[in-house]
Amino acid sequence: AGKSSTKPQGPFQPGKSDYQKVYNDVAELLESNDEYDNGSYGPVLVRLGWHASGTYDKESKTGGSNGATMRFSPESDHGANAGLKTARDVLQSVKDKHPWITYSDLWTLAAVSAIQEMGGPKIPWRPGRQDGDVTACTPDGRLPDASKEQKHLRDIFYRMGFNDQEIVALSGAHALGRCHTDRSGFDGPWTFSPTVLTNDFYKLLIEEKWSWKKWSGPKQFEDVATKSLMMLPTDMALIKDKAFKKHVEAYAKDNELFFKDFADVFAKLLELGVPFKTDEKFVFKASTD
Ligand code: ZEM
Repeated sequence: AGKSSTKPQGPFQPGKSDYQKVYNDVAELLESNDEYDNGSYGPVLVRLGWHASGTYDKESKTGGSNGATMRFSPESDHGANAGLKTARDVLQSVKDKHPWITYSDLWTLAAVSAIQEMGGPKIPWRPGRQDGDVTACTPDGRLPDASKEQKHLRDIFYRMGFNDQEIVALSGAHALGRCHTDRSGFDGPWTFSPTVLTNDFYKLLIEEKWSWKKWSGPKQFEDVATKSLMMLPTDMALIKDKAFKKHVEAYAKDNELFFKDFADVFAKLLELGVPFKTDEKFVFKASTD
């Protein structure tokens, strides 16, 4: 009797409630540091999830969030990933508390938590990513270059398997966060509420007047009215190109449509190239539910 009769246990099999605990712990640390940017790690965690996933190449089936290879050099040193060490370091405390979760599941789940906690739509998510080693690092140049325009956007995002509408829907994430001169070289936020996900990116793109910023940094746009907001050349390409622009207009008019399409395409992004063993997706409770 007693303890000696305990059955041998297999490896810990986490279920939805375990992942919800991880979600909650990420939610709790988002605003834990007043000194950081606009008081939220949310935007940089969204960017981590995106850069971990956006390396996917549908032809060779390499890259994507499976593997979490951004832990290793050379991928951690790729120019596009400058500043993302902050995001990886912040999540280490969550990994220490829940050591059973893989980094690759953690980074994508953290992006889901950040989106939902910043007022965004529910992003269905499923576990199953395995961490890889340094040999799975992707070559530099798979993520978009902000100094380019529509042809480049299509080259990069079609390679991942996205279409024009999905490119525009994903780009709405630039409602969040800001550019940092010590990371990308660009400077400033896209919207007046960079810690809340809304369709403001599209509204501002269409409604404001934009001109080249006069400065010694990389070429970017500023809003003529306040000179406090920015657009990248790739952002501006979304209204230069007719096929992109019709989706910008649709999302500017209809936040609900944006949220629906963003949820679909962000969930798809986080799953690129992952060999899942289960179809069951989790929808996590937000702290405001
Ligand atoms: Zn971004 N992004 N991105 N992006 N991004 C930056 C910041 C953020 C591009 C890009 O070059 C840049 C998507 C698509 C594209 C976020 C999410 C998503 C920055 C500023 C640049 C330069 C980095 C810095 O200096 O800190 C380009 C060219 C894109 C092609 C369309 C997609 C897709 C995203 C998610 C779905 C987010 C949240 C940020 C803000 C990060 C922060 O730290 O505030």
